[in-house]
Amino acid sequence: MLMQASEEKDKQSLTQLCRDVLEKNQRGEFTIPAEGLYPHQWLWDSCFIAIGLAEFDVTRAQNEIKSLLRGQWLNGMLPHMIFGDDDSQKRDRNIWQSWRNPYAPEAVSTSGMTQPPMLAEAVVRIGEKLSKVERRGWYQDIFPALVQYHTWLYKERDPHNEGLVMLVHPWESGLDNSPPWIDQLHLHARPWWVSAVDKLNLDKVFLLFRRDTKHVPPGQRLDAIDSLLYFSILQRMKRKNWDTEAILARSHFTMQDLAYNAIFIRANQHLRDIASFIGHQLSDSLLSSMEKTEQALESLWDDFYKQYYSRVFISQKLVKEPSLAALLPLYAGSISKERAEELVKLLKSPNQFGSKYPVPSVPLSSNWYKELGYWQGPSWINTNWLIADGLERYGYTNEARDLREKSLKLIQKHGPYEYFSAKSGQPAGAKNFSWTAALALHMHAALEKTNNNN
Ligand code: 9WN
Repeated sequence: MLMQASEEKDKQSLTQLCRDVLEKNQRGEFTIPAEGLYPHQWLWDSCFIAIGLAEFDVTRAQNEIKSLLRGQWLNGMLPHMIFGDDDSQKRDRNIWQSWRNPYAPEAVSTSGMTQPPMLAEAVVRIGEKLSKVERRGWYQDIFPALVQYHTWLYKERDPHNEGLVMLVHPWESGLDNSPPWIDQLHLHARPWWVSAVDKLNLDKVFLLFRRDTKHVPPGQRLDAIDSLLYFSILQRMKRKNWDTEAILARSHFTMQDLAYNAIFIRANQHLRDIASFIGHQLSDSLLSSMEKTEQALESLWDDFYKQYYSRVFISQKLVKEPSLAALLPLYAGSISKERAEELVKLLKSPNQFGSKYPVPSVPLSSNWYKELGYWQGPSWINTNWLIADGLERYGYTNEARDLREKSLKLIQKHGPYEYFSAKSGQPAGAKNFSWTAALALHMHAALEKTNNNN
């Protein structure tokens, strides 16, 4: 009895802590990912944040999403960052110069690339908290923007009509430094000035200008040269005025990213449900593209390694480097039960993803594994959330419960950090990280629901 009372108290204080973090990170209508390190509004962060906010303040969750839509470009793109207009963000606005592109919004400055399409999921999770009448209004409000976004992804990022969307910068994947992207980065030709920095050992100077390494130990982030390479791709895209066609004409650094396409499949499913709820017909071309994506995902399967991989857009070669993206087809929900079973084996295997504090962003036995390396080892709560959701829908309820419980225990013990060592649970990255706090609230609610059902 006493045990139960203290557990109850722990849960209450976790809930309070998470809400406090979300309050602290609130900036008017939206929420920043974390103070200092991430001062803007980010696309997929706000979607995860809205999912958590909907647990206690549905209006704020709706505002979080509406505020994201301020940044939508006239061609439908949702940028991955929206900047504030105060002086402190002038440098970022100038780095990106979204105004170079005629489709960029006039009222706000944004980045010129996108991020995983979590919007439809957030819209639906908010919808679940509304009455039917309110839900209809909510869906009707967001529907045009959502259709425009998905249409843009197909039009500009699937130029050969293959069904798979391609990304033009690792930041678009949200799993920025994951092995498949770094592998490709190293195969890509280096601009002369990056080689010069390397040769003259000027990389330490560059560290002085980086925001991330002021907040996080440099060893946990990209090294200076890789970071300059990321920056050089950004610069090249900017020189092309963020015009996809012009960027693609000379770019060989494009990938049909597995995690992104898995998330897109689920988002398409949500979009179909939203359309049917409000009695709207999606265009035949959009519907057929959506169907194609589900089929095309299967072309990313490797029968020898029994898993899915990302693929290089130009060469059509699978990039067989390890990453937790391998598990995200569970979240897509379109794969067969047999393939889902293979992925669950990977998830549980002790030298793959079956760590003490799952799910590592890279398998434990891989040469890439770095205990606190950014997206190269630690466990992240947003990917745990996606995997748990997929597991549940495939009927792996115990596995889903276990993953949610382990995630919450980490947060309870250390607070809502950005990521955690998958081996020791050591917290790292930004403190008071918004999506960790938000998704803890949602996971907590999901666990209560399954406990009540049993
Ligand atoms: C670049 C904000 C974002 C997340 C990404 C994460 C990291 C940015 C960075 O932070 O990316 O977009 O500065 O490295 O990788 O998933 O959305 O939390």
